[in-house]
Amino acid sequence: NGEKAYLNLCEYILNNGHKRDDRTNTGTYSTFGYQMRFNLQEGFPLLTTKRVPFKLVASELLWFIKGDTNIRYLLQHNNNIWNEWAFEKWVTSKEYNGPDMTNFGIRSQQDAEFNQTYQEQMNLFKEKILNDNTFAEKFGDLGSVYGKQWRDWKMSNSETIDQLKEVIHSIKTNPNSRRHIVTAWNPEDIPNMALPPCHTMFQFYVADGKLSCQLYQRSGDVFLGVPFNIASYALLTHLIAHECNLDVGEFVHTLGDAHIYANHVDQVRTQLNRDRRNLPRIEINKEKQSIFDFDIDDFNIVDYNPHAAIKAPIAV
Ligand code: UFP
Repeated sequence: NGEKAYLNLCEYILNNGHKRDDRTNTGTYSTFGYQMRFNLQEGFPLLTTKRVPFKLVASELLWFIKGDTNIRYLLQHNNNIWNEWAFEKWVTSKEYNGPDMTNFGIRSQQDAEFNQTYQEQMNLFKEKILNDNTFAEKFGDLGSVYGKQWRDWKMSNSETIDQLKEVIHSIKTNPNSRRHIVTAWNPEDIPNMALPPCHTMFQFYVADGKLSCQLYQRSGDVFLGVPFNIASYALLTHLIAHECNLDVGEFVHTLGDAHIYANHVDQVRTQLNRDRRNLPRIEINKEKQSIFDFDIDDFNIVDYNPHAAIKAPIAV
C-alpha cells in the first residue's frame, strides 16, 4: 500500500541524501525533487508504522477551509501546532512586559529553567486568546497564511478571490479542465510571513469518476511534517470528492527539498524496522454535502491500529 512509498522515501534519503546545512542550523540529509503516489482506494494514508494525530490534521484542515487565520479556533480544538507563530508576535509587541522571550524556540529546548518560564507565558497567552476577544483579534491572527490565500486572495484592485470555492465549482462543471489549481504562494506576501507556505500549490484531476489531487510541497520535514501533510491532503481530496459526487483516485505528493533532520535519523531507522499494518478507512457524514459545512465530528478514521508514536525535536 501507499505507506511503502513513504518508507521508500525515508530509505532513499538515508542512502542518497546530501548532507546539508539549513536555516535552522540543525543539519539535514536532503534530496531535491521526489514523488510519492497514494491510491486512496486502498485505504486512508495515515501511517501505521507510527501513530499520526489525525484529529490535529483534521482541525487544521477545517481551519484552512473556513478561511480562518486566527489560532483561537485551533485552541478551541486543543490544537497547538500554530501557537509559536502567534506567540512570537505577542512577545515582540509593545504590549508584552513579561520575562524576556528572545529566541524562545531554541532556548526552551536547551534550558530547562527557561523552558518552565516559557511554558508559563505560553499558557497565559493561550488563556487570553481563548477568553479575551480583543486580545485574540490582535494577537491570535496569523495574517496571510493558508486560509487567507485559499479563500480570500487579495487582488491588486482590492477585490478578493475564493480559490477553493472556484476550484470546486470548476471540478463540478468542467471536470476535464487542466486548470483546477489552488495556490498558496503569494510572492507579494512572502516577506511578511513567519513561514512562507510549505504546501505551495495543488491541482485536481478527474478521470473515470475519480478525483485525484497533486500537491507541490517546496520543503518537507520528512519525519515530522510529511506524514501530517499526506494525511491532510488525502482528507481534502476525500472531502472535495464527497461534495462533487466523485470517488477518490490518487494523491500524488511531489516534494522539492525533501529532508531528514540530522536529529531525526535514529527515529527514522526505528520506524523503518517496523512492519506496516493495514491502512485505516475514513467515514464521512453522508447527511452533509458542502465541504464548507463540515465540523470535526463529521468524519472519522476507523480501523486505525498503528505502532506507537515516535518523539523527535522539531526544528524551529
Ligand atoms: N514543514 C513541513 N510541512 C509543513 C510545514 C513545515 O514539512 O506543513 F509547515 C517543514 C519543512 C521545513 C520547515 O523543515 O518546516 C520549514 O522551513 P523552511 O521554510 O526553511 O523550508
